[in-house]
Amino acid sequence: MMTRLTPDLIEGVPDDKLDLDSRLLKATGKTVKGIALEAADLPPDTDLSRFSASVVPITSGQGIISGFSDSVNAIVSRLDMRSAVTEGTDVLGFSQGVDAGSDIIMMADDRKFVAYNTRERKYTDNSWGTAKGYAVALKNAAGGLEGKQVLVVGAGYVGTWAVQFLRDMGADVSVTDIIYQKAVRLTEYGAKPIRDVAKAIEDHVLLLNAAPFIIPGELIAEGSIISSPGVPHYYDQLGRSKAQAIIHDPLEIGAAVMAVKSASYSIKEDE
Ligand code: 2YC
Repeated sequence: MMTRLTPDLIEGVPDDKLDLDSRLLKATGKTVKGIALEAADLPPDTDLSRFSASVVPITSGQGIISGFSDSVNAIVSRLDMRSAVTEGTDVLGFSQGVDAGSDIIMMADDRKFVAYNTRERKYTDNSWGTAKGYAVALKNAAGGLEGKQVLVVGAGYVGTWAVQFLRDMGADVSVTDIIYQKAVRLTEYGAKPIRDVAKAIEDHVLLLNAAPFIIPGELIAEGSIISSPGVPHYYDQLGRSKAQAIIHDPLEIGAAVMAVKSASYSIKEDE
């Protein structure tokens, strides 16, 4: 079951009230755009201003989340792409995005959030983007992951991708989940499953927390770096005092990575 955002969690995103870039720069040395370009395997000086995006509000299922389309639109604009929310929703909105000649169309129902590249007929999705972005953030915060022990908490959509990306970065990855069988399944990606969730957390200083799990401060090892896309997001005073860095945002890193990766499909090798 995908974690569903609520308006209060994203109300600060359109105007960047969280000032995410300065927090990310402190923890990782990179801005959201820098993380997204690295996650999309693009050069750090890539100019994205030639790309245009449409954000289509989708009313299916549990319906519109107030502020979601405006947040995605603001996130894409901060990447220096041209972006707008379509006037229509659903199929009408999608057709308006195509008619506007948008390179990328972004939309989310209750099950999937995609960035569709209209030229290359390929899409990226938010689970992939969130996992890649938070793995890149952890790598930058830790000064590289080659040969280092990393724990992924949560073997869901994001955790499963995160295991693969962290392994690609050379990390020695363990995975834990309250449903042990879900962790065991990730051995096929080279992760070591750990049944005791609490002990796994205590034994690691590099964590990617992709679970809707509030980690009690008692379990957090001194000097931990926690890359934490999971929602709900909360760390108590003890946890915050023991951690060296806790990286989190409710939507931005994942949405930025999926948008930049989608655009990258239109950037040919020779460019
Ligand atoms: O406003 C709209 O267009 C809604 N249909 C958006 C629904 C998004 C549901 N998904 C989530 O809340 C989270 C997001 C971070 C993306 C994945 N799950």
